[in-house]
Amino acid sequence: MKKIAVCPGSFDPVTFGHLDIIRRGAKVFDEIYVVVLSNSAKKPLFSVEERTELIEAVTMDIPNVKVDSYNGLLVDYAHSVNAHAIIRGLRAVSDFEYEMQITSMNRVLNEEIETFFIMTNNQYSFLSSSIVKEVAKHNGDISELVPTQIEQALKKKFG
Ligand code: COD
Repeated sequence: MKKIAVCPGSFDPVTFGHLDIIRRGAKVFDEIYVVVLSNSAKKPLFSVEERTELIEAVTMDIPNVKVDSYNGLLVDYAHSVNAHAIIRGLRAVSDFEYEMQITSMNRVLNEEIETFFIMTNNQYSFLSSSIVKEVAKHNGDISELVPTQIEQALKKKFG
């Protein structure tokens, strides 16, 4: 049986921290669906289409990664693509409480789907999409934080 996982997120925009999790997950699972979903607590800068296209552009070299978007519950999306696993990244203790809450909720919604956590690479432990947007907005150097395509997209957004 194929080991299929979903790697969900807001990805607004995708960073080297996300990419590291996607690459490491792709070594363990046969197929990974990176899916852009809506987080009701966040107001995104990029549209769903823009975020999806940007992820596609920076994951082109990973053959077992597919990129998608979904407007609904993560577990419903996972079920629709036959995935039995969700991959999430953990950066710090501060991520833990939130991750624990959504993992438990997802298990209540579908107990067949297991969540796996990948610990951040030390190099990216401070990195988030919000920090990248903040630095980019004020013209700071983000070349170590995101791929070139994302850097260009942010420059375009902030003029
Ligand atoms: N290093 C390691 N991991 C990282 C890093 C980094 N530097 N940066 C981010 N990550 C990880 C995050 O911990 C997360 O696991 C993943 O990458 C994506 O992060 P974000 O911030 O882009 O995405 P989130 O956390 O906003 O995604 C939340 C969802 C959109 C997945 C969630 O809201 C959701 O599932 N929405 C759909 C509705 C639903 O089903 N809700 C759950 C039931 S209540």
